[in-house]
Amino acid sequence: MTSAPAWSRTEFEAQLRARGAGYHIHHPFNVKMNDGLLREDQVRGWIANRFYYQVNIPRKDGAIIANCPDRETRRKWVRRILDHDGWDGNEGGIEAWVRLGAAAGIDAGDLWSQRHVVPGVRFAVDAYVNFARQAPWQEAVCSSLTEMFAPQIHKDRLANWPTHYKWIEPDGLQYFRSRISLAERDVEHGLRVTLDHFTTRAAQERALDILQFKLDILWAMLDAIEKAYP
Ligand code: AHQ
Repeated sequence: MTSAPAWSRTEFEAQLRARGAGYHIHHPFNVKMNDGLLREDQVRGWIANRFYYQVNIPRKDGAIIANCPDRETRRKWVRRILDHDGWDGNEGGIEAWVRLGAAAGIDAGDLWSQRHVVPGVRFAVDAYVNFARQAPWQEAVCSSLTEMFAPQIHKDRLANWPTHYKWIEPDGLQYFRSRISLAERDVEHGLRVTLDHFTTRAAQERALDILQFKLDILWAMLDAIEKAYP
């Protein structure tokens, strides 16, 4: 147990952001994706496997809401569920991902069947949902902060896919476009909760471990996908 003094909010945030070095934007599979080096089956395999992550995000966020006694936090957090499940007049992110699949030639029924989801992806995603169910809600909020690094990964796809993957209908990329501002909104709230909650040095180190756990989830997903589509 450390006896070191707590980091200031600014330093604590800098420590969290420094973990971006391990974000899956740097995974060899993602680097190949950005460089246009993936075959069609590899891109389709990634879309089909990431669909399992996408459909589980609302369940993860529902677990956080179920564990959270604070109405103000729930009022904000519920937006995340709607962002993915949609509401009257807005198809939501899951439907947008189905359209990404269609743009890449994947039938919606095939995507929903989840028959392409490989064990490593399923285990990583299930570990994330189960963490959110069992951990204190502030810890689950902290684990969502990998989205600090997400805007860039979405911008990379929007910049590179139309050039490198001309076989994918461009309107299928809408999901990535939609996430840039949503990720920024989510991180503003999640970071404030995290900086407010983890106030001793030991708690701040715990927060870094939680963020690393989620970074490892994203990294392990790409490891499994890379292995499944050599
Ligand atoms: O599309 C993504 C998304 O909706 C979320 C929610 C958030 C969370 O609650 O953990 N994380 C996340 C992420 C999304 N897309 C990933 C990608 O690479 O497209 C990145 C991922 C994240 O950084 O955690």
